[in-house]
Amino acid sequence: MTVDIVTIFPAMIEQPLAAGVLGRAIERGTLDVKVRDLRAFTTDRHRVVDDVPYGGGPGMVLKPEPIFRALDAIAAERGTPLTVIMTSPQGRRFTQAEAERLSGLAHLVLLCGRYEGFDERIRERVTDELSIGDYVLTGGELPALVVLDAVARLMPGVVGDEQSVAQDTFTNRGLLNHPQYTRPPEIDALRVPEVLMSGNHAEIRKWRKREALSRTLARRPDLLDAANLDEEEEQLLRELKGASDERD
Ligand code: 9D3
Repeated sequence: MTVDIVTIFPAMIEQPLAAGVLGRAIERGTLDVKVRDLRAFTTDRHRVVDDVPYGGGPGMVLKPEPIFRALDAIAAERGTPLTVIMTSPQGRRFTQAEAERLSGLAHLVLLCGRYEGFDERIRERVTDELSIGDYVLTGGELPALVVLDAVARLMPGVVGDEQSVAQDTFTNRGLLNHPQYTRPPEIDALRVPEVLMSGNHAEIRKWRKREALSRTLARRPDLLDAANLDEEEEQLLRELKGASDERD
């Protein structure tokens, strides 16, 4: 997959991408990310990327010309049609389903918003507008990284262990994951649950199912509506709901 990220803060993108799983994927060439400095697409001496809003009001708006020029340059290099995603608080909520859809594309462009946003006319060139959630950030760089991270790890060969990709919360039949423990068996009088050290794999499997269900019931009951549960899980869930009703 090839990804072009357009930003006025290239370092905000480059530094985090150098580390970890995505860093290695980029080194290996599995993932090709090009960070484009929006100022490189200005034509004035002061490399101005923003301007005051027509009609007045606070803050600044990203000027359309540098963005049009950046997209023209990317299209010339990559070929059209481009999938252009703009990050914005007004966007549709980015979800795992959206990440899965985008991971099937060969090429993506991410436009990072800043200030009060983009000149509305850039929508002409935009295919998707995404927000990562209902909280206010200072710009679209972190959201662009969030989108890229979620999308890239779904591509074959990016995450070493394909099993861990298959077993996430949102793909693992829509439940939260069970708790994990590692050595030592005891710290500060806190012990690892006996069953996990028993070697009884049937019991371990059932314990994990129950834990995953009780966590999901307690923290994210909304996920249970869409979850894809087997017979045993349906039964465990009834028991867990019964237990919580008795406490009411
Ligand atoms: C103080 C500015 N606000 C006035 C009503 C609007 C506003 C504009 C730009 C608020 C935040 C931003 C910067 N945020 C993003 O560019 C952004 C974002 C976010 O803030 N939250 C969640 N997802 C995203 S995607 C891009």
